[in-house]
Amino acid sequence: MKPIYILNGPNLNLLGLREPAVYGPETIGDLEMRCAAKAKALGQQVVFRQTNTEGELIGWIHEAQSKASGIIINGAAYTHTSVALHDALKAVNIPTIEVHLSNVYAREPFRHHSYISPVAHGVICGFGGQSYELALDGIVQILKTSGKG
Ligand code: CA2
Repeated sequence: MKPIYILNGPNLNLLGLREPAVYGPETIGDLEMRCAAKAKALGQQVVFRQTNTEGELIGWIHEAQSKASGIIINGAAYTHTSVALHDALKAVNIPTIEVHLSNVYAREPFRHHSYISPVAHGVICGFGGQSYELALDGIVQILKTSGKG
């Protein structure tokens, strides 16, 4: 069975170290452990990665086409700026779920637009680390329904 790729964008390596009032106390390592535990409970494998580089994120999306069953992506700030992310996700034909820790719609207007949402199966935001667990539940459901889970 192919793993689900969980891809994280810029500055998420700072989680738990700065701005805990906005993003909570969990570190990126805690988030990775939470995803691994949830994946195990669902009988799935995950590959969890974070990068501060747009090109690396694009490369991982291309790689996911052949190596992953689906993608869960927190594009962080690139969500709101990157046509390249939009194009890369549009080009892969595996299910993609967009996640955010915070409720981006309750924040600054520039966070209300996403280049990822139009090419995602669904969007989950505002549940902190639990957003990722909900995304795993959702993507596994999509994979099972399509006979690929
Ligand atoms: O809520 C989310 O998950 C975001 O994707 C987080 C991004 C933000 O640009 C999006 O609008 C919403 C920011 C990630 C940066 O995380 C930090 C963590 C601690 C300290 C500073 C930044």
